[in-house]
Amino acid sequence: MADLVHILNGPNLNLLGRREPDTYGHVTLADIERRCQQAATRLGLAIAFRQRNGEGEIVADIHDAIQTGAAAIIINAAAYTHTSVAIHDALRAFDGLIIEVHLSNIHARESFRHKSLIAPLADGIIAGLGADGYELALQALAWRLSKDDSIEI
Ligand code: CA2
Repeated sequence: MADLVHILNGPNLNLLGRREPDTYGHVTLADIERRCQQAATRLGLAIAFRQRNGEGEIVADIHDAIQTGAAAIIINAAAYTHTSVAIHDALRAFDGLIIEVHLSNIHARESFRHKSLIAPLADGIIAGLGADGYELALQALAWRLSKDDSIEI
């Protein structure tokens, strides 16, 4: 069975493509979901793609990833990246791989965006590569998960 990857998106990312194109480009979240679905099919992964504006809803999605036995979570928690102990704690309970993704380079922006409460739990972090970051995260996971499945001699 294909490894399941939950792709979780935080508040306001539903506005992508309609506001702040200088920072986030013209791509919409629906475009990103379509690209992720195509990449996942190519890579032999299954995905569950979600966007939530509420912190508790993202926590519930992480619980869902745990309950469904997901192999990995790709998370762009948006503003909650920098503030949410609840999302940090929920991710601590997840045993699979975690990749943190940001469209923009958070380290080249305001200082309040430089701190991530997710980063200490992440197996990898991609920031500043726009929508490509999601696809690159899926590629990295396919590679890592195929190595985990391989028989060591
Ligand atoms: O660069 C990223 O992906 C961010 O996670 C995006 C968040 C921001 O708070 C993080 O610091 C970095 C913001 C997402 C909101 O996106 C909007 C898109 C269009 C219009 C308004 C907000």
